[in-house]
Amino acid sequence: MPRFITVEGIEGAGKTSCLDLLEQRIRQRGHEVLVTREPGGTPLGEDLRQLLLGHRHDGMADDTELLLMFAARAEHLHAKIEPALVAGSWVLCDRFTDATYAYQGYGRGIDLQRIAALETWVQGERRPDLTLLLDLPVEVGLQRAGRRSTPDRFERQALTFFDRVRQGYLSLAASAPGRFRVIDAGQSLDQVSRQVTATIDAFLDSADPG
Ligand code: Z5A
Repeated sequence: MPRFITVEGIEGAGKTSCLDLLEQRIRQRGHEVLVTREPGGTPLGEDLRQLLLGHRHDGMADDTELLLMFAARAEHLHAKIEPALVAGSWVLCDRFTDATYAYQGYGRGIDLQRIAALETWVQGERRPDLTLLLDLPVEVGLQRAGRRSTPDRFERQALTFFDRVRQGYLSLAASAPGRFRVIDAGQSLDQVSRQVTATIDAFLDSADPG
């Protein structure tokens, strides 16, 4: 049965290398894999991503931001994720609804119950089967991310915002230990890769026993 896997973490956590490695390991077991991301993943979703990350709408209301995230997600599920799963492909997604709980919920302070209501509305029963949370100190993540281009609308937030996001992610992981695997992403790339490989190999073994 195809599986839906998500990767989460604060800025600069190393999601890109993690996703490459996951894709490789899953393909090696003979599965098709769709790799996608949020916000985005569809033409409409990518347009919404530009609105959400760019600076044209600095100061948009928190509720607007939340609803745009779920609008992009509704389209993503409808046009890409569900069809891929139905066709038998595994789906690997760079961020999903846990990011909404972490950023819009814990970060911006939107009531988690309101996010849960939208989650049920947009996703029905669909939830990831496995979520890798790349956890690391905020300062380290921002330093890594900062080596790149101009900061987007989220990257301009204060350190305390990212602290709340990180703690939010850890609370989500603690509340769903069956689905989450927390990876210590503050280590060297080699050490992180070893943890990710062990995690996905164990998951693949349980998904395709024998
Ligand atoms: N967002 C939201 O608010 N609500 C939602 O519901 C969703 C998203 C879905 C865009 O996400 C923004 O949308 C995001 C949350 C918000 N906020 N921001 N900003 P995104 O995932 O597209 O953007 P991102 O988090 O900024 O991605 P990122 O900074 O590219 O993070 P990353 O992919 O984890 O980092 P990376 O590119 O893999 O690595 C960063 C650098 O560190 C790179 O130079 C690597 O070579 C280096 N690196 C990676 N691992 C290591 C180790 N282990 N050691 C040393 N250096 C390393």
